[in-house]
Amino acid sequence: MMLILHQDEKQPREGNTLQKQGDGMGKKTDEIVTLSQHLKRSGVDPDLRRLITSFAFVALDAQHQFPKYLRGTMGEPNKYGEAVARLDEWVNGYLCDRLIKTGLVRKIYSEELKEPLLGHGGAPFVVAMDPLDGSSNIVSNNAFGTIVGIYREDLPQKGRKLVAAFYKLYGPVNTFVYTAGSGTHEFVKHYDGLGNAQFLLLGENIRIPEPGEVFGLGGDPMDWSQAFLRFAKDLFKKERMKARYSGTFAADFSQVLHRGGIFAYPSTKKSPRGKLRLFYEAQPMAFIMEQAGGASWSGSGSLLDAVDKDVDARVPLYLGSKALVKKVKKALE
Ligand code: AFP
Repeated sequence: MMLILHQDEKQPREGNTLQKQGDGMGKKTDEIVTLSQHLKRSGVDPDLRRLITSFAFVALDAQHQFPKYLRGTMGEPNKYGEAVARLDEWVNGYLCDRLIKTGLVRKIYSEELKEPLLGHGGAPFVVAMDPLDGSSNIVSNNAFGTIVGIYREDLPQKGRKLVAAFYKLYGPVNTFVYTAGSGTHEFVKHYDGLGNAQFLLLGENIRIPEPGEVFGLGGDPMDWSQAFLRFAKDLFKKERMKARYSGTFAADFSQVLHRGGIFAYPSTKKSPRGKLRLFYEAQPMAFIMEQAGGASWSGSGSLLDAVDKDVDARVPLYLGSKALVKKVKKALE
């Protein structure tokens, strides 16, 4: 097996006015640690451990099939009225099927399911997921991901009730970032000499860098509020930060987590609730971000305190380095 390589510590850009801390990489180690070893030594309970590792490997197996489903859309739009790529549909079906087979899941809520899927009555977990985040990037072969939140209680629930959350990023390398409530940790897919895949620890206890270096802002700028527009201009002018926006939340989030900064899909005039979904995208990523020392905001408080009776609800979303989330709050409140 190969040793894990770590990037040298990053230097924050000059000219940024915010306070400096965190390198976005996590603790360096030459030790080879697999995902299941890490979950065990972190004291994660056996059922949850099994569910997280099964999910990681199911997503990995699914990826081998991606080339078959790269083109085309389904006839029917999803519950949000959006076109469903063939890959969206296939990944959703594949993940649901494999998850139910673990026997650990009571119910699955998914961005691509019209109704939640019932699993095993007495099973311990309820799952909420965006099976394929960033479908518009399928045709152009840019990164896309899978975002998952795991609860013990049924939805709707506050994100504070999450027992674990993770995202998988299908990029130039495949990474898996999780939290089970004690820090945010990153793994990367490797093959051993026999061709067996493993997720190996890349960074433990990732701390989001302050000050931030990059930002990604979604929605139509012509539809942003004046206050948000001013905030966005400040990121260029005062904070001297770089714009990074790919159209895949998981990929843009990953940039912000590793390099510091802010991601927002704000409330706009036409869409006061923004675009991203509270349970499938916002809560899991807010949990990961806050566990990495960052902050989140829904327009009224932490995204982990936002709740809605509608499990398909959207929510305005702002998350990233603490100082920048504070700044956006100040700008919009
Ligand atoms: P899907 O999960 O339906 O692929 O949507 C992607 C997404 O929710 C999120 O990943 C992006 O940040 C956002 O939409 C991009 O939206 P715009 O196309 O409006 O920029």
